[in-house]
Order: sequence, then structure tokens, then C-alpha cells
Amino acid sequence: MAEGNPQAPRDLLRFITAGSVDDGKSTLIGRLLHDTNSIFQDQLVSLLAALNSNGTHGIDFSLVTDGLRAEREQGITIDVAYRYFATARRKFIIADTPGHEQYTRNMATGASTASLAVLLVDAHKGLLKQTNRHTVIAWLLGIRDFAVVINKMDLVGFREEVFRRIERDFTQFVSKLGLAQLHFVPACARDGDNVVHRSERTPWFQGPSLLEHLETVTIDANHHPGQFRLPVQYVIRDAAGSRRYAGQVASGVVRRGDPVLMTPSGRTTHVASIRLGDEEMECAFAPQSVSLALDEAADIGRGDLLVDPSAPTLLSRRFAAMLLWMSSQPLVIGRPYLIKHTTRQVCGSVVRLQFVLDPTTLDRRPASTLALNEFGEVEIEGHQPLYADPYTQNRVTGSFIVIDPNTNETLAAGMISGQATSSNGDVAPATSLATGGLTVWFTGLSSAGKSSISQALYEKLWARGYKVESLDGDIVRQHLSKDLGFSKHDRDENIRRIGFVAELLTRNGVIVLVSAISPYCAVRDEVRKRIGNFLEVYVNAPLAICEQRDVKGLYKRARAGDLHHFTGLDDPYEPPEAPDIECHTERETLAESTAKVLDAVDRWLALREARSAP
Ligand code: ADX
Repeated sequence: MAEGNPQAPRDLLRFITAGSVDDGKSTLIGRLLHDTNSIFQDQLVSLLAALNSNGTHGIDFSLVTDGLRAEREQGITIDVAYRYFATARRKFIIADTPGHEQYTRNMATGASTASLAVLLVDAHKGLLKQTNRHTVIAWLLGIRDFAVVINKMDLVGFREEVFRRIERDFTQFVSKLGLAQLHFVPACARDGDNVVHRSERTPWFQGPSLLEHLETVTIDANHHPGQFRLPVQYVIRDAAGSRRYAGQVASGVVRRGDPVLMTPSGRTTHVASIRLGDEEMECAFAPQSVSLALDEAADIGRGDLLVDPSAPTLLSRRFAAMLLWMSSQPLVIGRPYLIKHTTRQVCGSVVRLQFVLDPTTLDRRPASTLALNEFGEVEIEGHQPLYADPYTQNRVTGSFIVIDPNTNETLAAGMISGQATSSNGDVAPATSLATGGLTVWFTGLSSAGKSSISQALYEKLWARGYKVESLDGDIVRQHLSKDLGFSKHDRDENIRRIGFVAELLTRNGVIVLVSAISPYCAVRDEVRKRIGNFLEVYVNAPLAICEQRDVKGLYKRARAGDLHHFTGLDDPYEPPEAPDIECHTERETLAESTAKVLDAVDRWLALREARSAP
């Protein structure tokens, strides 16, 4: 396996089954499993072994249950049963979900990783609303291959015209959605007709049985392996101290020496090495979990994305998306939500609901909210940009979930259609503080934890509906302070510029979160006096700890003599004498430090309110 084989997953077909108990779904699945059972046990073992040798540690069930995994982490119970079977020609994973309308989200979860849907239709009853509904859900989740099993043919005397009529009706319905690959099978699952073996009771049917079709259908005809994308899950350091970026390849293939583009910097570098576990690889492909080393020391971390530079992702704060609402708490336009996209989370809201889609008729109706199990086309605006692809091109970088920032409940699953077309929406304004905002200034050494606490605080304040903005030293230095270095003069100038912007925003009712080393007392005090509404947070961690963390690998470079005037090493840091809040990040958790600052902000706001009350 060391060479890697991008084609490997192709002998595995994941499919979803849709249809109700009455349609004979369990019987059909039972038949498939039973009639192929002779080889089932052995093959199951080898299937798991194959998955294992694909680079996962132990048996990685995420390969069969990933999809909307994040959503499950958020505590929703998803009722999907995954079953495995294999024949000599192919291995199969069936995602079996309850068919009732209420279970839309189960089906969506199952469909999110499937490449084909087996739809059951009762020959006696013909196409039902529910069949349409299932088809549309599967379609929205990216499935373009449908095997339609027209079951209980015995009840209609195996008559060809019944089969043809349903075939015609279904083909017509799907044509309204777009191009799809359709295969129809007349069956009697109970007796096994055309499930595994061809039936003599349908002499007019020349096509393959369901299993033959599943064994030979071209997998993922519409899901080409795609362009390389790897959302960084975490940064690790190897024995030699160099940094590696670990994560699961979402799509495509990457080879040693390939150029990769890094978000958010937009810079391109090359892949220096690829590791799968401890093994050096020539290439990696989806869905392997690997770690990459890059030629250039890069300032990237969890939530950033490595992509093929010849096919960059869309980059926008505003996206059009199809949402499947999964909560009994309805959508509120403009309310602060968290958008979890790949390994990244940004604050955002739904700014517009274009229409609600009726999955049985494909009618679109205007609406002001989305209720449980409804599908709606929306525009989402994030506080930071998303690096995304349309869902039809990439199921991983094209999907996201919406989370309630107060309860942590998963509210919706989203499929990105593209960049939003309209430029302004009906955005409900976030609350700005009438009597002026507040600057919360985080000072401390590099890697002390300023940005992490600031980001966590941002989400909390955002969830409460405040206008909040962040000014981060690293980012400011790419724009506003691009011309500045790290001499005392330049650092003071940098702090004055940040202070200037923070002052304007504070005056306009925004809560501004500044994170900058800001090593010198005098200029910090100067800025504090100018802004007035100010809380100073000293993010205090011993130098040794910061150096050990070395989030960006800069201490190492400074020690090696590549960087000079590095704060804490050969440049001074003057700790604040009387900070409003002090976070000891070597012994507090991120949540504890964040809570501490949030508490101080709350007290400050309450005090101000009390003072300004008549
Ligand atoms: S400040 O001193 O002017 O407040 P600021 O917070 O904006 O610094 O930028 C510090 C960031 O620049 C660090 O987090 C680090 O990523 C990078 N950096 C590069 N060179 C240095 C250096 N010599 N000292 C400190 N940080 C540096």
C-alpha cells in the first residue's frame, strides 16, 4: 500500500435504501444479505482488513459512518443502521434508515456518504408521495444513481405494463430534478425474484438483477475523485521538531512535491513529505487520514485548508445553500448561529430564506422560517469567509452544519450551492451598545493563548447578539501594519494603529477584541487612555510553556537564529502591572480562561448600564 492507490475505494459501493417497511424494504435487505451470505463472514473480515490497510488505525468505523459525523458529535440521535456484505466482485455498505417522513434527517445522514440509492416501490400501490420525497432528499444529498426496485410484482401478476408505467412515471419525476442514472428492477423480494438471481417469472425483463446491477454499476460516475482538499485537523510535531499538518483528505490525491495552496494566507508551497501513521508515502487520497510536511514553515492550524492551487475553493463570507432543518426550534433569520464547516467553526446567520422546497411536488413556496424536516434555499453570511466548494463538487467542503451557540444543539445540515448572488440581505442588525462599546485587549507572549481565548470569547459574545469584531496582531500585520517590523519603534506604531481602529469601533458600539503581543507598557497605557472603555487581559504563560507549545514554530526558528528580536527570547516583554484580568493558561483550560474574561466583560457592561441609568 505504500505507493497508495487512488482507485482503491472503487471496489466499495455505499448505498442507501429508501422505502417503508410496507414496501418490503427489510425483506429486500434480508434477501440480499441472505442470498450472498455464503461469503459474507469471510468478506466482512477482509473488508475491515482492507479498510485498515488503507491507513486507519484499528477498525475505523468512521469510514462507514462519517458523513454528518460532526452533527452526531453535537448530540443528535441519528438512527441509521449500517450493514456490510460482499460478493466476489464488490464490497457493499448499506445505510438503512427508517422510512417515515419524520426521519428525513436519518435518511439525509445515510445519503451523505452514499453513491447510490435503492428505492423501493410497491407495484400494487405505484409511486407514492413518499417515494418522491425520498428521491428528492437523496438528490439534494448528491446522489445521482438510483436503483428502483418495483417490488411485490406477484401482487400484480408480474404484468409488464404495471412495471413500465411506474418506470415511466419515475423517469418523468426525476427528469424535473436533472440528469440521473436510473435502473429499474421488477422484483418479488419475498421470493427472491430478480434480487440476486434473475427470475423466470419476468421473461419480458432482460435486465440484470438488483445485485448484478449493484456489482457492475459504475461507482461515483458523478463524483469524480475531485480536486485535492485537506482540512487541517491539528498540527503535530515529529521527533525532529518539524511541524506536520494532520487531517483527513476530503477529496482528490496529493503527491510528494505537489504544490498546495494554504488558506487563509493564499500562499502556495510544496508538499515535502506525506505520512500515513509512521509510514512515508508517495501520495495520499481521500478518505485517508494523513499528515503532511510542507516546504515552507507555514502559519496554519486547525480549520485551515490545504488545496490544489490549480482549483482553489470559492472564498466568500456569503453563500447560497440548501438547508435541511433538523430541529423543532424553527429558523430565525438574522439570529446568531455557529456554522461548522470542515474542521472550522465561524459565526454567522441566515440572512435570507429564498424558498421552501416541497419534496413531493418540487414546488417552491415563499416562507419566513423553516420548521423541522423542511428544506429551504437560504443565504448564509459568516463573520469570516468560508473556503468552500459547491456540494455537487465536493461533499465535504460543500457541506456544513448549523449550531445554536447557546445550547450547542444542531439545528440544520447545509449543502452549499455557490456564492450568494444578492449583495444585501434582510440582515437583522446585531445589538450595538448605544453608549459605546468596549475594547478587550489581550497582551502576552507568542503562543500564550491570546487568539484562542479571544476567538472563544468572540463566539460567546456573538451568541448573545452583540456586535463584535476582532483585531489580531498576526492578521493586522498582513494588512494595516504590513510595512512594520519588530523594532520597538515599529511595535509601538503597530499598537497605535490597532488602538486607532479599536477606538473607532468602540465608539460605534462594537465590542473589539484585540490580541497582540503588545510588549511595551507605555504604549499600552497610552492606547488604554485614548479608548477609555477598556479591559486589559494579561494572557500569562511562562516562556518555557509558550516555547514548548510553539504554535507557529517561531520559537524554534528564533532559537536557530532565523528570527531576531523575538519577544521573550532576545526582545523584552513588559508584563502589565495591574491587568483587569489575568489568565494563567498553563493551568487553566481554554473554557476557564474564556469564562473569566466573559465574566469581567459582563460585569463591566452591567456596571456601565447601572451608571447610565437615569
Ligand atoms: S507586537 O509586538 O507588535 O504586538 P504582534 O502581536 O502584532 O506584535 O505580532 C506578533 C506576531 O508576529 C507573533 O505572533 C508572531 O507570529 C509574529 N512574529 C514575527 N517575528 C516576531 C518577533 N520577532 N517577535 C514577536 N513576534 C514575531
